[in-house]
Amino acid sequence: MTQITGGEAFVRMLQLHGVKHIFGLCGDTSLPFYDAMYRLEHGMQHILTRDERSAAYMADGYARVSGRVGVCEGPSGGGATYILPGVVEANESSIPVLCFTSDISVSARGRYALTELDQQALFRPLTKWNTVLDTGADIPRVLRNAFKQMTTGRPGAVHIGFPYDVQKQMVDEADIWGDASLNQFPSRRDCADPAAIAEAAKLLIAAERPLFIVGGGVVISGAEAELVACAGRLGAPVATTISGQGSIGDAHALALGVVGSNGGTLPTRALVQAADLVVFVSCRAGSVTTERWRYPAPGKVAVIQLDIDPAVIGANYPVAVGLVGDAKLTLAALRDELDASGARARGWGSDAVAAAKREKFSAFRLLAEANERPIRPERVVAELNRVLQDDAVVVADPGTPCPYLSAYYQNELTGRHLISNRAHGALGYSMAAAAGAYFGRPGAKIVSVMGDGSFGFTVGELETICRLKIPLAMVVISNSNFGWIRAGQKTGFGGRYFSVDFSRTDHAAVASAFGVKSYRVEDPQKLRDTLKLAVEANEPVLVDVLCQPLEEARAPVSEWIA
Ligand SMILES: Cc1ncc(C[n+]2csc(CCOP(=O)(O)OP(=O)(O)O)c2C)c(N)n1
Repeated sequence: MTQITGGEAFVRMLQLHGVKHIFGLCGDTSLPFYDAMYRLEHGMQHILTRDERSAAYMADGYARVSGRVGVCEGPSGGGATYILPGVVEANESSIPVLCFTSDISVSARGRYALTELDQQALFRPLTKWNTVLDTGADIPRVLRNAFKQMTTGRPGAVHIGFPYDVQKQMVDEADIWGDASLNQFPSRRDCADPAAIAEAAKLLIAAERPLFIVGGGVVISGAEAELVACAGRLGAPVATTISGQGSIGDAHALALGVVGSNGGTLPTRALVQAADLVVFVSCRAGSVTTERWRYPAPGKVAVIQLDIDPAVIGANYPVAVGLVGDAKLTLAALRDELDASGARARGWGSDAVAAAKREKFSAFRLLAEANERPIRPERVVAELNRVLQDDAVVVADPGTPCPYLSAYYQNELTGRHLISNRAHGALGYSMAAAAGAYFGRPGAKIVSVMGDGSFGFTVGELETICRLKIPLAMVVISNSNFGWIRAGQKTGFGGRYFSVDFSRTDHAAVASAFGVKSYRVEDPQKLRDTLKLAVEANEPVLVDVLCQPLEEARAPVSEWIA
């Protein structure tokens, strides 16, 4: 019987499951695995990052744009603790990421070995499934289970701890087999109960003003056409969460845009209030989308909820009908049911959407066209929209980028074109996630829009981007403070600004020092041409934009507007 090492077995199992890219950072306890990567022919590219946080964010960005599992790795101890933010973000956003970290030897457990920690306990609450290997013989079975866990049911992140001595143990080659179709997500689909679908169709046909609120699962499931078909049969507006952007093209007559406290506006909220039946599709109806469970008003509106995860149904609103299943299959069945029942579209949807968008965008345009200094965030969004093709992918950090891009950036295409890390909203996500997205969708222009606070978290990754010649367009919204928190202090705490200001960094100079081409823009009239240069370049470019402080801006954030 031929035997191979645990490190080799792990490499082969990744290869058999169709992995092409691994984002990670080396360490002492990872040496046997790295050696197997060196020695074997496997066709996988290892992308060396400068921080394990970035490795996980890259895997997340990669998975979001490619529909394939993202893979990240790091060493024991500090590597395992640094990699956590990206793992939990992916897991809570239902994005399949396989994270593995090397670990001290099984034989060294409990002996105060350098970097020892309980990885099983550390990753348990942050992942859909996790384990720490005890023996090499378990490697094939654990990897097969990991891919199944990530891409079936609610997609999510998994973690495997990979001890040093297990990497060196021998494994039977006959056990090395796997199913490459488990690399795509969703890899297997279930449709909701037909009786519940029929009941939902009946309620929808009887409703006068039905409205959809759509989360991330429609794009994950590839259910955009089925969603539009259902909404079209009913003439129902389609609102989305931030993660749900791309579920319907922004130019569609029924596309209302983002609703909720971050990126929603008063005219879009008004439509949510006017609905008499809300269908939450792959939407947990959490605090941001519902503005703390106020819009729609619980108990005052009928609710249908469709989700792959039965625990989500009815968690926040009493539901008339709950549909547990894959969005694509279930919406297709609902469409067929609506057709069979002779559903007819109401006029309210397209008229109400058109009026709400007119109001929202006329206010936006006034601000976007003003030649004020510091530059208004509205201007940045408007110019980005002008210079970017629809197939571009924009990754927005928290702070100024997320609400502004969510509210106003327009894209006619469906699918994943605007990404923001909305599970935890940790600063410093977008540069790395954008770099990962480049490997997941190499033909598309990838743009990272970050606050200067976020830039500070992630700046070291400019070296990776430069070394690998990743042609990102990077935009820094420079306002020299943690603006989002400053705005909260202004509106909620009488303008008592406490410990939110930092000094102005010359981000263009920093980028240049890394070897990245860069520009600084203070004049709004120079913004378009500079962004165009960045977007058209076939190399990494950073544009530092001196922007209006968030607390002075008219941000689409309902708490501040109120
Ligand atoms: C890791 C992390 N720490 C703290 C926060 C809380 N937080 C949310 S927004 C924000 C300020 C963002 O500042 P910046 O990136 O400069 O963008 P701006 O709001 O100024 O546009 C902070 C500190 C967070 N989201 N993530």
